[in-house]
Amino acid sequence: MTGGRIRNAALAARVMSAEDAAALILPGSTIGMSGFTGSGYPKAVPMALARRIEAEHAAGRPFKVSIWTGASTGPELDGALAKADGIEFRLPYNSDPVAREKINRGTMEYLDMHLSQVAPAAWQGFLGPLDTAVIEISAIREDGGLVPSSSVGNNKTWLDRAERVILEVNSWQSDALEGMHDIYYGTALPPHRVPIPLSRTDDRIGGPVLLCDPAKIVAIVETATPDRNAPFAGPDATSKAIAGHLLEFLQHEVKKGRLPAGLLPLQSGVGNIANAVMSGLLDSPFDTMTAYTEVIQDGMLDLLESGKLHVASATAFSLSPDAALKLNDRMAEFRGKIILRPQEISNHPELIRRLGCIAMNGLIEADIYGNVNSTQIMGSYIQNGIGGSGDFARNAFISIFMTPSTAKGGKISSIVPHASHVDHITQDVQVIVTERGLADLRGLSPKQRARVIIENCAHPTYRDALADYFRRAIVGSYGQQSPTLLNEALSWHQRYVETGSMLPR
Ligand code: 0RQ
Repeated sequence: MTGGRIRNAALAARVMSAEDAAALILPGSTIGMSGFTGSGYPKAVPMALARRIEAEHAAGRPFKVSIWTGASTGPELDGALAKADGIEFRLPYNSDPVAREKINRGTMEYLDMHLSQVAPAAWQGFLGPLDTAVIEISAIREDGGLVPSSSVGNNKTWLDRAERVILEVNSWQSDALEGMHDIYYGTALPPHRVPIPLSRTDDRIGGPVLLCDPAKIVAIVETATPDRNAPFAGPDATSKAIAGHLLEFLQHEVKKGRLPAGLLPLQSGVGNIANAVMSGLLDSPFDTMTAYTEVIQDGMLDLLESGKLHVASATAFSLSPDAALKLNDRMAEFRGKIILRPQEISNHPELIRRLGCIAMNGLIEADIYGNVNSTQIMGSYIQNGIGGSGDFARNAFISIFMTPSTAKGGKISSIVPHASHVDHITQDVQVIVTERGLADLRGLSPKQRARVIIENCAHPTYRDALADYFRRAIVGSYGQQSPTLLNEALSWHQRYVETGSMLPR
């Protein structure tokens, strides 16, 4: 037994090797796996499954599966299965580079979904049947309760919906995780749905464990493998400038009385910039902050440690290797300040609206009217997915998007005449920040927005060209609500595809 982690005798009898467990998975099946932003994903069974798929392919037999998760996982899951050409269909979020290449080459189907909507869609029967759940946990209690590990994601739903369940009990995960989670079982399908009784970030409305019918548990695999996440790049001049503009804005809002002194619950997206903003808050005057967010990154852990952030509610950790080790060592201390919930609760539109979250997310490009593309480079190449950005942006008290003003060494402008793909319509975008400055778009019409975005956010290399486009669009557009030159709107993207640069020829 893994350090006494399997405390239920009947279930302890179902321990087997990862190979034997993977052999229970049939070709063509749909598997609900745990895992969210590199945390709490199964590590041994997916690798064993990938080896089995490779052997089957070598013998000339087809073998693919469909994979549902919470969000992104790690190289042992998405990476290994994608490399084995074993994934037919994937939802709802991916950041694995091998899987990304397969999706963009057209050899893997990918459904990019709002993360709050995945569990409800599964319950509503919109996604089809779920054959097997493969879920990482940190322990099994005497009463059969499953103690989650470093993410909750959609695990509750996969355990409920799957016909059979394979568990990975990971002894690398701290045993002090027990008691950190809040698993709410009060969701129901309409017309029986009732309000979720959560009105503060630190409310606990469920229990500490995942429940599962023991008769469905066909295999238990013991592991001791760390979550694998890339380290964050330290804040550079660009991310520090973005954080600076944002903090100044928040202070201004407090001064104007539009935000309380301790701000409102923070939501911070994925990536280096979001992490840098959290670091910037360390030196800010705000000292009674809370977070109602999706993932806890390094910067948020530092904020908790400093005492400026009182509590963080999320569905998962997304930590650098160093921060993960620190957290594991001091889990008991952090347990009183962190609550991990199912993603349908961490990202629930009703709760985000009620709590009045301050949403801060990254973007790929924004157009001059404030439409935001978070997912598809040049309108077709998926980077990661919409993740929880839509859940938060539409429902937040204030919705902020952040980006460097250029990408790819200046060859791409993040502010473009027309977004090549839109994830967040202009109505869901209230503030855009680049290292050049901040555009406060609240209460502005599209044309007013365009002037502020071009002036405050665009890189000087592209500013005149954007202003020129906007001026000519006002003359030549079919309508005047958001002036657009249809034959030119995507010409910057076309130029990049043809020449490797958006810079005017
Ligand atoms: O690619 O590494 O190959 O060069 O996109 O960009 O600048 O490192 O930024 O890590 O903050 O990610 C929108 C992707 C930003 C992220 C996005 C290229 C750039 C680089 C990453 P390379 P950066 P970040 C809740 C919130 C959606 C999900 C979300 C994201 C790579 O924030 O996935 O918000 N958001 N979830 O070069 C071409 C452009 C580009 C571009 C950036 N205009 N054109 N390439 N890149 N801008 C949490 C969850 O949901 C889990």
